[in-house]
Amino acid sequence: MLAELQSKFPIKGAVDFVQDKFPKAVLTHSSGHKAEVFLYGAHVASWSMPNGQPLFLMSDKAYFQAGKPIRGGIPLVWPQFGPGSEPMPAHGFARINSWEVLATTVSASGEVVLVLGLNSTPATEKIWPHAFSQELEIRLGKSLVLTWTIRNPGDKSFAFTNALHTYFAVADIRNTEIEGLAGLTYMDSLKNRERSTESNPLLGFTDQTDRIYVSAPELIKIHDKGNKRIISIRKSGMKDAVIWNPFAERAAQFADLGEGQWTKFVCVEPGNVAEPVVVEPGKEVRMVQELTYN
Ligand code: TA6
Repeated sequence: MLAELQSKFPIKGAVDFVQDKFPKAVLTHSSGHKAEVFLYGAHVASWSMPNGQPLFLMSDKAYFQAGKPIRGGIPLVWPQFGPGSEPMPAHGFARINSWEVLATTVSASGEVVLVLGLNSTPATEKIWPHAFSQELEIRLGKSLVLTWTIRNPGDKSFAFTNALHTYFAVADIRNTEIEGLAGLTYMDSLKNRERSTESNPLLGFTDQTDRIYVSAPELIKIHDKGNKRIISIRKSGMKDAVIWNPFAERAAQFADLGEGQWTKFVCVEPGNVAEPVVVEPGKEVRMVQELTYN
């Protein structure tokens, strides 16, 4: 597979394909920003600054085994968020399937673009009885933009819930705040999705936090005070945002999360969680997450 990828898709100085734990695309922008994407799960494993500083966390103990999700970077949650009503792997199967490379380009403004695709197969239809076709476009410039398109080529509508389950690297979760949630209704996944209203203009973290903020704004900011950094998340086509950090006790239950790494990330996950998205036959939905930092 790697030889074929290397014969068709590399772009000198911008896109290369290497064999890592899985076949991996390495994207390099002229600004020095880099991103690495496993074809397995169309999983953006890393996004780094010109000085090499990582903007995502990757667990020291992540599984890199087919059939298991990778803990870190941007896991794709689809077609079902969480342990939902349909019997399937937790957070769905998009992140545990290998995607194919559809295209690589460098845009006129110099952004490096990788397009990956995943279509339904007899195996996926055994789990979830719907035909689908989806693409994930990863666009690397000074920002990182994911555009996720889901199509329904079948003759009956389907509904999904989803999220971009991004593990943002922070110096210390206990010195991190999320801006943009004030006044929103949130469902507390630690209290059987009991609904409350967020009163804090800046959400801080003192214990395990696992909340679905409903109808979240387009722009959400992570104040990573320990790194004196603000990461901005601009979303469209995804109504909600999940905020998660397990803290120490819950973190100890994840065999694939490195020792003490719970302090080093916050998950801010744009998605459609509170209400499923219905896709009619022949139609498509497009969801975008743009990440920038300063
Ligand atoms: O998005 C938050 C969450 O649903 C948490 O409840 C926790 O389960 C986390 O995702 C990790 O899920 P995963 O299946 O990746 O281990």
